[in-house]
Amino acid sequence: MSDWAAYGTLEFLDERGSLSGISAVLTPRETKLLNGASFRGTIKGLATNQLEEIGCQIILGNTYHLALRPTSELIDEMGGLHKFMNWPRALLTDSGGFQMVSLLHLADITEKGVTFQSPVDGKPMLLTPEESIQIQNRIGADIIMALDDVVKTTITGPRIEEAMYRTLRWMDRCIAAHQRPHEQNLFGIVQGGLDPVLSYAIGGLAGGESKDSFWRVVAQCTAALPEDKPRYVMGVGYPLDIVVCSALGADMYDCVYPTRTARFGTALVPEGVLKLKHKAMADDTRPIDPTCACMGVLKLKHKAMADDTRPIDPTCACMVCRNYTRAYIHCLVTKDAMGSQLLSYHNLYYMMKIVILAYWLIMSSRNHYDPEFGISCVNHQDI
Ligand code: PRF
Ligand code: ZN
Repeated sequence: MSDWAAYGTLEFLDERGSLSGISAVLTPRETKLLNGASFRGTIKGLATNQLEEIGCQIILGNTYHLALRPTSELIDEMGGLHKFMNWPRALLTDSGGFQMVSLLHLADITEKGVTFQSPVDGKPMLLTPEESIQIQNRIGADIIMALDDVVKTTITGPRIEEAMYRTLRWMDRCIAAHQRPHEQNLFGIVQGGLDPVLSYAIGGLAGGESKDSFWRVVAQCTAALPEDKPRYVMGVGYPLDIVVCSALGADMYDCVYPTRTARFGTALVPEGVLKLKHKAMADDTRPIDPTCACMGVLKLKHKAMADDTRPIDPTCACMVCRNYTRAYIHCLVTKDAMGSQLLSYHNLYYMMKIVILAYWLIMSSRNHYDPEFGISCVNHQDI
């Protein structure tokens, strides 16, 4: 279990000095907490100095997990989360509601807050907007999130409208409860499902809706939300989603994907390995990878890796690709935690490259946009 999100982001601060540009919080969100598993202040398998080495600028922790164990009081006593986990860079904590609703099927939402059964002792517990902020004030992250009323994007009807208005009312309660506004930035969350008339759902996305609806709502949100503030698409995403959402104006993401997929023995690479000469391909009508636009995966458990002396990705300069062969990682993945640790390292490094590349591509194409003609110039020499 991990309570943390590794965050790959760019150190690009805008002219106003606010966190801007493109960033990606990559969150191992799955948990065994229902079984009473414990807190581990870590991106699963990686030490904080490795995260720094990879270039991560910010990581995400969950209020829900931290409040249960080791408790926000203990973190406060230890001098706050930065000190406790020895992480000098930025930290963000999610407010807890989403984790409860997605992890605990028994969570019940009322105007007061979210009621759930404690995974520690089974007793009913209530998380109110005020408590979420109080806990996050104690944990001491640089960015804290308002408690939101989370509903699945796939549902329809009045519940979505209720969640949207309740999230706004809770936002006011969070602002009123915030005790450290000069040290911690409080982010509001937009809920409202996929209905373009009702609202925007930058918080509630990535819950099983189609890519088309998801991207449409992101575009709608980024058009409506202030451009000079970081716009964070929560729980997203795959490399493709990050590239597309960044082009649509989003700045921040969090996702379990790179580290979770690493634990399943999968490496993120610019191209996957699919043998198109294989006879099984003869009548296969699918695209090479239905989930990808030019980015692939490499399954290190596959027997073809057993004697492959190449690195995971010969074009990658990460510590893993510079030092280890696919054969060695294949040998580790099923037997030793080091296998998923090495893959997590490479995958986070890969995500960092994706966000950096996306940033530069988007910024340079913006620079070359000529509003008078409505075209993008190829390069400066052409102008
Ligand atoms: N709300 C909060 N955290 C989240 C989400 C949300 O809607 C999502 C959904 N994509 C992921 N993490 N508070
Ligand atoms: Zn690598």
